[in-house]
Amino acid sequence: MSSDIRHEKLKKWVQETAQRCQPDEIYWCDGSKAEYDMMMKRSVDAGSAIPVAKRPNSFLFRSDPSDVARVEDRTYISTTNEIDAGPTNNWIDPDELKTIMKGLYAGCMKGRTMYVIPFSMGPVGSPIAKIGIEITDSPYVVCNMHTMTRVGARVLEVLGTHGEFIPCLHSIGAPLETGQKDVPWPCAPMDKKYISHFPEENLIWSYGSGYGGNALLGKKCLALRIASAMARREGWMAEHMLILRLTNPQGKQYHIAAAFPSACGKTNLAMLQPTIEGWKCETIGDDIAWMKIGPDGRVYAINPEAGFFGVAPGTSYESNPMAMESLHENIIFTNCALTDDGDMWWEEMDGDPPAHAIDWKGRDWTPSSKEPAAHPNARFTAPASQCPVICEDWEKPEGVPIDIFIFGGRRAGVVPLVNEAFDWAHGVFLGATASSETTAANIGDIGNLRRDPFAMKPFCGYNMGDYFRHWLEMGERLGDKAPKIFYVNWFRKSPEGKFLWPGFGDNSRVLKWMCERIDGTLGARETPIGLLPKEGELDLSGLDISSENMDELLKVDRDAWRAEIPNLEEHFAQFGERLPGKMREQMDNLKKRLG
Ligand code: O2Y
Ligand code: MN
Repeated sequence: MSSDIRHEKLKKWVQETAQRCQPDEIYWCDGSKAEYDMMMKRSVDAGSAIPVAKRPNSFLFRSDPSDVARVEDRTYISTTNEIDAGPTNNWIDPDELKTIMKGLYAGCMKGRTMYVIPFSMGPVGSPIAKIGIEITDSPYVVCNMHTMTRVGARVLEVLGTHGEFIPCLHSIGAPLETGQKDVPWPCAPMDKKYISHFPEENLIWSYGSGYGGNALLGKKCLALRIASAMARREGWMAEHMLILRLTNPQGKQYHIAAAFPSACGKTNLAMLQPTIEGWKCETIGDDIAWMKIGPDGRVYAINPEAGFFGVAPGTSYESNPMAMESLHENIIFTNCALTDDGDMWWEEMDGDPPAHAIDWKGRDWTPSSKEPAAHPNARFTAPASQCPVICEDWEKPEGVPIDIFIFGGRRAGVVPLVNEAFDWAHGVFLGATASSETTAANIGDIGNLRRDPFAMKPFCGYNMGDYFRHWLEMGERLGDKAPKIFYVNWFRKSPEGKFLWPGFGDNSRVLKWMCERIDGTLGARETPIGLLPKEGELDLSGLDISSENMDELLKVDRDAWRAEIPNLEEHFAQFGERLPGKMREQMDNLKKRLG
């Protein structure tokens, strides 16, 4: 195939990379089913994958226990000047980082095949889409890229002889000496892992990890970190947002893009089944949105991905029936448990746990085992097209017009169920100050408060202060066509520690209120932090929830908010000069309103 490649720059990059990494062979991926089947067969034969008997064309991979999640501490934004990466990113000077990584890449693919994956983020040929080329020595990555992106010959056609592409170099960092036996999940030790981004030259270099966001470079590395920097330069937006279409009983459509930190139920919200009569929800994307201003002045969004890389534990028919229905066939499972009848299991799946299973480390497991059967960050990789509520327009090249932006996080107290921004700048302030309490799935200590602006803290490819400015500028360009901005917290708890809001399908009640607000059919109660539902205006029909719980959910406790101010100020202080004046103004306004 390489002889067919007409793109000289691409050919040169692949040749140079092969010289450096010294693979045994080079394979150009065509994205075909035959290729996928061949890669899976190789993985099964090599002992890296296990066919899942109960689910056709589905396979289980077990990662090395040291390689189970994104590695934020080993993730770098490498810009010429440190200030351009900003205080929320790890930084190393580009020359220094390249020298270190060139040393690691030297001979790193010995004994392995180097796969070249041409992929499109977004429908091939969409005016919002971008092309990437991932070079990897991991068959697992190739198979996942098949599902998560659009791979193959069509992409090379669009690329032509001089088209622009984002080079994404990945190695698991585990060369094989002659005669050396391979392991099921080869990877490098933690201190040799580097997930590096060079936004000034649209370049990604990843080394040492084979897992998820570290290795499937189209996702977090390209579609968020590199794309966010490109979007700022080019005047569009690359956001950590799900996209959904809500249709009211009269058939009016609303498109919502919502940003939540990892482990806040984004995939569940994207596939929501409304509990309110006559409302319908359809999924467009569950993790990332790319948005451009269209010819009519509104903002249009596409989902750059083609699949879901969802967290398995906690996914059930109760929490997300549409995800469960997407998982019957053609799925890659990672670090889930294998049942004795050849099916998958993970914690909080419906029904009783199996009496016996093989856990994610390949050990016998029973309900009395001390450790979970599936890793808390175990994943399913599923084609988006298999979701029963995938929107018929999910691959529309021009995207869908966004009416509503939602920000949110997981907070046991203080933050009410829903809150509408006074205006765009206030909405940017809500996004900029978004916060969440950490859970097991997003690493670190459980329950710590973490400010996660726009849910982009791990994913913004440049200085976050400049990112706030970009949002403010986009608002100026959009003017009265700008979507309305809301903030939600599904996770508020009673003083006894019980969740106050049922969540899941009942979140549709909150979305309905937002739709009615943008239609101007409902008023709102003005509070120091924003506009909240008036009593009786949130549709609670058929829901068994006490008025005390509702009061608590919609309470704005001035003292509790005043107590947040020092933390908010500390958060903003880190951006120094790069914090836009309008954000400081918003902070002052909040303080004044709180009195
Ligand atoms: O741990 C990983 O490598 C996956 S992280 C991830 C995957 C899908 C969607 N979102 C995320 C995230 O961390 O936000
Ligand atoms: Mn995510």
